[in-house]
Amino acid sequence: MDPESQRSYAELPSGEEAEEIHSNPTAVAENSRNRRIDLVLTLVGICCVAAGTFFWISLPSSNTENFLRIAPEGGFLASERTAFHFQPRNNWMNDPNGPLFHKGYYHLFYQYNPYGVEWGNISWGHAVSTDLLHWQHMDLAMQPDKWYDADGVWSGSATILPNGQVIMLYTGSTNASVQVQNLALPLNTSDPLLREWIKIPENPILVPPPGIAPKDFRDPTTAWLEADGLWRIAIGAKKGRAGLALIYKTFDFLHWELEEEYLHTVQGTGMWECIDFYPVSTATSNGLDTSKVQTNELTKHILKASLDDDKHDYYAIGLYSESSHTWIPDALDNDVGLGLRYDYGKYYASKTFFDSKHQKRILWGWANESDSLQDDIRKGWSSVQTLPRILYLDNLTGTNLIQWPIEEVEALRHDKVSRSNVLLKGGDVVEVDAAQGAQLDIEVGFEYPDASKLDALPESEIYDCSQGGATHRGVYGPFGLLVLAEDKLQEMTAVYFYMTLKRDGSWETRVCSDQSRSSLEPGIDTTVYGTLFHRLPTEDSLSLRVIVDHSIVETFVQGGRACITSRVYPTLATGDKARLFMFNNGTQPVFVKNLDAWKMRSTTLSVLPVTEWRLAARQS
Ligand code: DQQ
Repeated sequence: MDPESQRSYAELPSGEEAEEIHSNPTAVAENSRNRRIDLVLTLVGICCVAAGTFFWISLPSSNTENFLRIAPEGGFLASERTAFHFQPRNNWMNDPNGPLFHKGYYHLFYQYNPYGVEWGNISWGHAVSTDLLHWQHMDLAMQPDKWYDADGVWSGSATILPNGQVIMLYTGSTNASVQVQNLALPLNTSDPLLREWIKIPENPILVPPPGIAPKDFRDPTTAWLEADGLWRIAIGAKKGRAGLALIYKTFDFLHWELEEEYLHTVQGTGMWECIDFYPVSTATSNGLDTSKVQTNELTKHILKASLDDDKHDYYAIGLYSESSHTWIPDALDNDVGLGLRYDYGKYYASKTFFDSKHQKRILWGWANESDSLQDDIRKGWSSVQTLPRILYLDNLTGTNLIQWPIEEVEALRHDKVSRSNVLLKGGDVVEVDAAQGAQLDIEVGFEYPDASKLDALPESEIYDCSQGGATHRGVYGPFGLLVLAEDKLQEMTAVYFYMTLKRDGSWETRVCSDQSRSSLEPGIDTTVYGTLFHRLPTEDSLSLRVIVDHSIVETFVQGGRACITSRVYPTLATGDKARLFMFNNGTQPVFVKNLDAWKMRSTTLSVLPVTEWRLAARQS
């Protein structure tokens, strides 16, 4: 390799300089002479940015607040738009991309079709926030305007170098539909809002290696730093029916070398999309920064793949070896694609990032619609992002992750309603008065039933939630909550527990989310989602947290050991007509130890076009 070309990103030009190099190579020679002028310009730039930022923060709320929350059409479709989940102003959205925290602002980029409610014309939408809940939409960060991404600016991830340089790696689908990897930089890294992005002249930086088909090479991870001083990324691929993660190393993000071994591969799992690979601490719930060397005896590594075949996000816990650059799962039967999922409902193409403000790892995931295309056209939008979730290893079990909504969500709560010590006999349905509304956060704890009190044990049973959903009558279960329920229960979404006796005489508990009676509208998805989850013998409660936001119901079980996201479309149980009930449809009584329900405030989604930002900065 030519030593002259060995520049690391620590010394590489800023975005502005890079663009200058692209358009005028002689500018490079002038570079050092212009340093002092640059400094002055930078200071002016910082002042402008600061002025722009101040302008935004001080904008009168009536200008912006929540107008993007109002759906363009009346009727029940209007009530489907969420109030505190992330959505673009309109049109199609899919994967979250390149989430990051930079100079006081969280950034979320996302796969976006600026021209319609279906997947296509894929560009990168961009929004900024100071709390991950209230968002300011920015101009598109990237559009398919180069030969190497003409067919779409597909998914990618951000890396923040120790010197603060932000690097965005993404997949371009070329004008010949070949999947290649590209690099983009902020035009001005000192801009906290990272308003403009440039694609570097060296693109594409990676093309499919021998043996990998041109359409099976996508979605670079965030780069992680290893003890040898090199950065590594993983990229999803497949060979035959084996899903796999390729691993590349680099010292400067321009020159890359493919490692001999795959990071990991699993037969029969098909194409791995949107791989995520990150360390978790076995000692604390704090997140770990991949821009620092992290592999030691107190870390495990999570490998996540989004399986193109079944559109679910699977993860596994394992050990990463910095000497072989391979990862081995702790449990072979829980390998990637075979066992654990982040979420057992509608949830795909997720991505984590390290939040340096709170020292936490945060997970974003995409929840697609499950209504019809016609409905999406009438609504004018399609898809939401689930609430950002803190993610860490469950140090009580050691065998699963914990996911929990970021703490800021609790600041949206108001008008708390509480119940405690409620006995629910078989067949009881009890309304939680004063907890009406389509925006709720509910926490409920049921006493874990004592099966030794049964007169006779039931037959062992196979139940995976789909047999009859919440109407199937068992011994202990279904019992739980009815959310977005209409007065006469013509519409309701049941989130509940169901216990089954296994052949070996032990009980196991499932959590289910039943969409089959969520809406009277015909033709929408009526799946009953569900999964088994861990309850430790020392835990005498079964707990649920259910967050309701018009057309999305996010459920967190047993403190976040399992999650289910449902998309639901009530026609009657909308707004204040939506009610909350506790229910027990099992034959045995169950006991509600405590229930707290809060109404939830809406968050702000607003748009201020870049041109206005510039104007504001100039005027001040
Ligand atoms: N979505 C992107 C791809 C990715 C897929 C294209 C996953 O990069 O593999 O929109 O949903």
